[in-house]
Amino acid sequence: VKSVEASIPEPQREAWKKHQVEGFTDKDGFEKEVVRHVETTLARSLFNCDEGAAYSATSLAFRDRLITEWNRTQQRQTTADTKRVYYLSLEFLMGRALDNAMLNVGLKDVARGGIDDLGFRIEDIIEQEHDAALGNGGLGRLAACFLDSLASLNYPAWGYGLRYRYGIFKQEIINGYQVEVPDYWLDFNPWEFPRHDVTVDIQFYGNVRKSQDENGKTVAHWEGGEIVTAVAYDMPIPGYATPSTNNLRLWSSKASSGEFDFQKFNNGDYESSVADQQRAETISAVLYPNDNLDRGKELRLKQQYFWVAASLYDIVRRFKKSKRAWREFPDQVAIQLNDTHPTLAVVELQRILVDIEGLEWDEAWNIVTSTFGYTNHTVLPEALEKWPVGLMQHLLPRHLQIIYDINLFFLQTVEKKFPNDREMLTSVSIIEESQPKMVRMAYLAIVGSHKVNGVAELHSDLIQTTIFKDFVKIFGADKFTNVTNGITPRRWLHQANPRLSELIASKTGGHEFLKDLTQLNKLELSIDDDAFRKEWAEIKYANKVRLTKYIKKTLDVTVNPAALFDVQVKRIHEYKRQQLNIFGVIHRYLALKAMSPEERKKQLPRVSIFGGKAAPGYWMAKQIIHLINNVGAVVNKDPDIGDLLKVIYLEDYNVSKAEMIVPASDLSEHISTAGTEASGTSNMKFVLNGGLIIGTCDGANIEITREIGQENIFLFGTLSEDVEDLRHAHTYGSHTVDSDLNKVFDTIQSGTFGEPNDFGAMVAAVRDHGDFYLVSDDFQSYIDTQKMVDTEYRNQDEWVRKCIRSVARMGFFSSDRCINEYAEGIWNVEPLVVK
Ligand code: Z57
Repeated sequence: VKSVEASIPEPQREAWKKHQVEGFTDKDGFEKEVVRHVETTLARSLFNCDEGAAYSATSLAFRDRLITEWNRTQQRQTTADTKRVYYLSLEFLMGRALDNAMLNVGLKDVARGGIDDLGFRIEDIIEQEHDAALGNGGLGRLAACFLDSLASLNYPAWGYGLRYRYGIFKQEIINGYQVEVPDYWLDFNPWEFPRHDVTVDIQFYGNVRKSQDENGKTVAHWEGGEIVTAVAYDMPIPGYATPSTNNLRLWSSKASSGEFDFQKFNNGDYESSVADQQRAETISAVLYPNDNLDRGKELRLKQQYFWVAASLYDIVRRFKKSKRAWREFPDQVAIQLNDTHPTLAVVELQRILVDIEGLEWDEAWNIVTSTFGYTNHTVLPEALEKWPVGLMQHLLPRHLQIIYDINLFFLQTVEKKFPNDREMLTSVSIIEESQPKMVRMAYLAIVGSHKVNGVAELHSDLIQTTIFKDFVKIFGADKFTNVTNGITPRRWLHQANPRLSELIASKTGGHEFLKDLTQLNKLELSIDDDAFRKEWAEIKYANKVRLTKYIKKTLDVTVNPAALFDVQVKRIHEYKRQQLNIFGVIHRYLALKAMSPEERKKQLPRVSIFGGKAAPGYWMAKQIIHLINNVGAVVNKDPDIGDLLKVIYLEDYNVSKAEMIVPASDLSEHISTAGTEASGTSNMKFVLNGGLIIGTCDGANIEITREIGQENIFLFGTLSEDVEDLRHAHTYGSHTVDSDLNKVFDTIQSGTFGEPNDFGAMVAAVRDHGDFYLVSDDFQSYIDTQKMVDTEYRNQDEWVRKCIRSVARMGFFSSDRCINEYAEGIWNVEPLVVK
């Protein structure tokens, strides 16, 4: 235990302790804080307090409470002097903070009463908050779930990211097309604390000069170029039912005071001095809206280095305060690379240790590789990051030299292990000898880390046998491992589905399951309890009614809440196969149209609900959105069809909308081509909320099946081991498209759903261009499986039993389990228990 330097000397500390802020604990105290914030912080009054002001004041009241615990947590971690985890992620898809803070602190009921007394409804106040949408999809939301678990489990951990001025764009659907609108979210954000005193100057461009020191050792000096300043913004991350409150530090860019050219300014060249400032601010201006795609833009590389360099400076500064020897760095610091986006951190730490701190290369490299862990989230080749050597040379000249040295020493060890194997050397080289030459970031991340993990069993097997197989030969199998993803049950059950959470609490002995999700298994004991099953079904129905009202309000479409709600919400991507879903919907429509009215009456009503954003430059994904909307426009107003089929496209799918949609699903679709979805995490959210899944044998679907039992999931389609042969056959054999699918295509091309040319490419991708995603191969088994769904849904009693059994067996998929696996197997950190 080490003593902490305090800025206030001992004799004066009494005054501080006497006035320590403790925060409200009851309704009266809460109301007092809200009124104080409305009247002083916001300078408003009871005469002009709208819901927005009430939201702000409520948030500020809860924020005050968090700060006290947040400061104590940091103090405790510093005093205990234990190892910390740093989670580096270019995305944190946090969603809203207020509801989460109220529940984690355990004062939501207090707040509900207080807000009521002051003339508002808590639900309306919660709805005022703008989502913090600093992410694209699964990868960013995983990072947010991890922060919740790290705090809830009392791990000393920080998140590091970028404070984008614009998060993921807002999606509007206009005439069936996606339109992107900027998401400016920072107008007033009560959850962030600007730390104008915590800044780091970041260097770009320039050149490298080498000199000899007094011992004749060569020293590199990175000189010139330009400087941009990073300013820290902190967000408190409260744990559930624990005082532990961790920190998420986001960096914002601004012109360094040296850079803002006062000379220019004084000479009247105001415009160019402002232009410099804007150029600096551009670095953290906008989140790149691509999910599972690398576009190789220079500004993106600047973002990566800016964020990584500021974070490492911060981490190293904190370590240096402990006055320990450098070799102890990995005992104090674990850094996790969320995908390859922060891989430059490997190079930057090596640079700090060698160029600035004067360590020998080998000693530095030992420290570096003991510090980092790398998580891979995809096998899709188009998502694997590569940067042109020329761009790297221009932007980060010293880093490129270090990368070449890392590669040289790495290839020397490979050469020793596999003498005369030239093919091996070119295949594993960090530098791809292409035209132009490229830096392969995943390879750099593997070489620079002590552990590499995938995010579900199949995915971890695939990376070890395909894209990284040579690295398994070189480093041995122990370096590679699996940590199956998880989700936080606090947000995705307790917050999103409060009634279900209460029902579960009543059957499992309180809210313990929110801290230990395996306790859900007690639910199976109540499965024959009729009243329990009845209430379970009622909760699902109420959640569907809520979504029904939302659909009416936003789209003016009336859907029947008793119909089967079939939901596919996620980023739009060919590999996720929303096109398979909509082709299936068209097939269902044609079948209904072909029936006699008597026959139709026997059919099960269904609502097909879609949602998700397409990357703005992803033309095919936008075509898919367009087709879904056009099908909806025809089907929803067809008098022959009525309630039997409705097709809904929910605009601007995001975290807060997911919290409403997920609890309202009967069936959700996780139908990616086998071997393409690394894990998926919404599959876990839907099952945890009492919905069943139709899915392929892909990602975490496989482990969900193992846990809940194959009788409780609708699996279909090609297995991943058969995908390659089928693709080969499509390209080199004769490719015949499924006849039912051909009828769907003929209908599209007859103009039933608008201008056929609009969808020509979607049809041709299957018919003429090799059907890379195996839509035709899987079509018949998809349709057959959907028929089974209809049959089974008619037996509501058995359906509800399946849902309950599934929820009872979902304990494994908590992000708490997942974080404990990282802590033990990769980070070697322990919780800091609060007395
Ligand atoms: C992203 O959201 C994911 C992987 C990526 O490489 C990028 Br870039 C973005 C997703 C996977 O597609 C999901 O399957 C996975 O569940 C999620 O990351 C979290 O691991």
